[in-house]
Amino acid sequence: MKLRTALLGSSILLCGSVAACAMAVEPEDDASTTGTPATTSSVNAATTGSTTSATQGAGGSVTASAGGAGGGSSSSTGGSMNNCAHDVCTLGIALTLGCGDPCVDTVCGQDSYCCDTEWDQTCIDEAVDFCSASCTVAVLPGDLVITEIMNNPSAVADTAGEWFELHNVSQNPIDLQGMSILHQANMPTAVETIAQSVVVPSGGFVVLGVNGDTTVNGNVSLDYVYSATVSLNNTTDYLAIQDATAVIIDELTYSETSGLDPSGKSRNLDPSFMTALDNDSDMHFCEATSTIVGGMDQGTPGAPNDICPP
Ligand SMILES: [Ca+2]
Ligand SMILES: [Ca+2]
Ligand SMILES: [Ca+2]
Repeated sequence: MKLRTALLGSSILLCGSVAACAMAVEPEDDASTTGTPATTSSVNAATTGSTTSATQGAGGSVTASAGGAGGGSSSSTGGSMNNCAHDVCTLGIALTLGCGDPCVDTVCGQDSYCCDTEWDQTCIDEAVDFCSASCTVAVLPGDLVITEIMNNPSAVADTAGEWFELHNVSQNPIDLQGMSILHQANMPTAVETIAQSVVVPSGGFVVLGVNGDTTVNGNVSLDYVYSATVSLNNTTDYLAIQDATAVIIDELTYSETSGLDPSGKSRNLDPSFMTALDNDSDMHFCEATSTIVGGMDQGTPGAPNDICPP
């Protein structure tokens, strides 16, 4: 395990962003790194294999780490003698040195655990880092949930302080790159495509907002800054995230007519209703009660939401 720890340490230097690094160092024995439950990797085993490769290039895909510049699917790297039990992007039993996939030899040469014990998420991350394996799985509708919306800040102007939060309820990290924000219903021009890598860890949150300067935006740290064309109406509005193939991952419409009309407080989805279906109803939201750290308005950007009163 010391070797794996050392390798993980080195992989931190290979990844391109804080979020990507958080993924790259997401071992089953260090949940504190990402706030992800310790069981994440083992749970992945039930879902990763069946969807890997088939969805390559679909856009808005999950990536196992910040790598993957080339490579293609690992299945293509095997030769005629390929008898590896599964590909390098799939969780499963330990693979065998010399089984026919050069990437297996590379990973196990650096990390014997992957050929001695099991092929876990760390091995997949290493395949991405060491072999540029392209390990992707599909993002499905409902995998991301819009959990919080600051559509009407008070501490600063709306043009400086609007933001919204996305929560990844899937078992895999999700990269928002290639996905789009829709901010008016049925308005083709009201779309902003996310052109950079923004990784949402499994079980994690990211915050997208109009101004990334914490000194003027109400002290909200953003994971992505969208253009000023994305404005969040104070009375009623539509907001959605869709993948690169125009499949809606989550959408909602909010309205002050529901009785929820916050000012200086985010629209906060109750933690008991953190699904893409439940957030369709304003009844599952309430005004945030926690004061933004270092700010004056109320909200929990990038963190679990406040519990709504009964
Ligand atoms: Ca507004
Ligand atoms: Ca929804
Ligand atoms: Ca929150």
